[in-house]
Amino acid sequence: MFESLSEKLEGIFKKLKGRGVLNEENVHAALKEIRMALLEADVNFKVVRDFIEDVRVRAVGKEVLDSITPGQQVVKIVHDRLVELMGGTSSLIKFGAKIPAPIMLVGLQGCGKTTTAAKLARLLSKDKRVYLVSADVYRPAAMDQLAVLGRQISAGVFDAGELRDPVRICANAVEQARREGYEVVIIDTAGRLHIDDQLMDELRRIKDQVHPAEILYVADAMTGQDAVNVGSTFNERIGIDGVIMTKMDGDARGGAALSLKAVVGKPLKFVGIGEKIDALEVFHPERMASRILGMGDIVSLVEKAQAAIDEKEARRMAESLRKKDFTLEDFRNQLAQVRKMGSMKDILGMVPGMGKMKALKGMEPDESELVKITAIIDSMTKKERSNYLIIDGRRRKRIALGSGTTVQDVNRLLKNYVEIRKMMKKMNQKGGIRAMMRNFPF
Ligand SMILES: Nc1nc2c(ncn2[C@@H]2O[C@H](COP(=O)(O)OP(=O)(O)OP(=O)(O)O)[C@@H](O)[C@H]2O)c(=O)[nH]1
Ligand SMILES: [Mg+2]
Repeated sequence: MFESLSEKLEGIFKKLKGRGVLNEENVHAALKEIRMALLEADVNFKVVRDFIEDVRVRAVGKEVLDSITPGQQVVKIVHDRLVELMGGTSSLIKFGAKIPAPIMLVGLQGCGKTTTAAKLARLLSKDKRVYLVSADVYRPAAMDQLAVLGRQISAGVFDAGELRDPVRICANAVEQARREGYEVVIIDTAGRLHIDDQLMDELRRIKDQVHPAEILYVADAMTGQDAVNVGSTFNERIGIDGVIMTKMDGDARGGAALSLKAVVGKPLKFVGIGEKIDALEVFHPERMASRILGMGDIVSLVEKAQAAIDEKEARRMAESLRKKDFTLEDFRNQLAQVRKMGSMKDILGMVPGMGKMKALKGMEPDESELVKITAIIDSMTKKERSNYLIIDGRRRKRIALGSGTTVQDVNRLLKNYVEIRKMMKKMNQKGGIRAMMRNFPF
């Protein structure tokens, strides 16, 4: 899996490595090759198109950090974009409040539902009591297959007895699980060669009966883009919460795994990497991207270079925060930096001793809040910005009008500003930080 894509990308980046600057031309040439490599890996063509465009925008004209080469910078951009493409962070199962939480596995015939049900039961049983039930009444040996697997991992398995209705079986199994104190019920459903109305209808009825905490679509990596398209259909017809991709250990080219999130809109949560019962892993976009690129060292190098620059900037700001009288003008400038760099908490956290302060919680304004605050300060006169005390009711009304906000917004901003200013002042006094810390329980 991904070996061939990995190899190709490595070759492309090697060529870029020697270049001194990134320009439209050499980025263009590299992107063309990356595009081919992704298409050959069976990534959905629309996904490839957006991916390439995005990397282009990010790469061209990007200021290259001192300590790294442009080629390394591109590796990092491609890496970050790959991580995003696969959903950013790992998504775990959301069990919800109901106990037991039913987890329903759906998918086409032979994709690995039954095997995955047992693997998942094993994985989850590390901290939950897991019960298994087979709703496959069509294939004669299906229920036995699950029962055998269940015994291997000592999970409880529902015995359907004479029951022949999948909906009834699931309902009874959940009821039984509740009585026996199980926390999770994994429902293995029947597969069909193709999506048909009967299958969808049956799944729908099971869903309406047991209200699963999650419905996971089991996709066979070997079927490539078909797995992605079928996933879209399952999502449209019954609604899925995530995907488990099986047979990632095979020689599939990997494009399906890369296209899923963008096409279906649901995250890949687990991957099956073998026939054995322990061959199921939580899917980590970050690790997968590093594996595909095979260049973890470069990625972390660029990250370090970036962190160093941010840290330098943050220290400078922390220093100036301490020295100056903190005017609204300063406040606005700091906010501009914050918007560029991250949260106020991170920056104040650089001031010795302040990192642990509880008061810093809730000081992480969201982007729209920052835009609003900046607009309000922009609507003030220079005089008002250097002396907030002159901002009376009349001025507040004018500022609100000018910034498209309300007087309440202006009031709140000034109140917050006064609080922050007070903190700054205290820090300026000798021994100030320590004195101030005494007032904060932590
Ligand atoms: N190599 C490999 N084989 C797998 C993986 N997951 C499942 N299989 C194999 O795929 C085959 C089908 O698996 P099942 O679990 O029976 O598939 P299913 O979706 O339940 O099939 P139906 O119930 O007939 O629809 C079995 O031979 C499994 O061993 C995997 O991650 N890697
Ligand atoms: Mg099965």
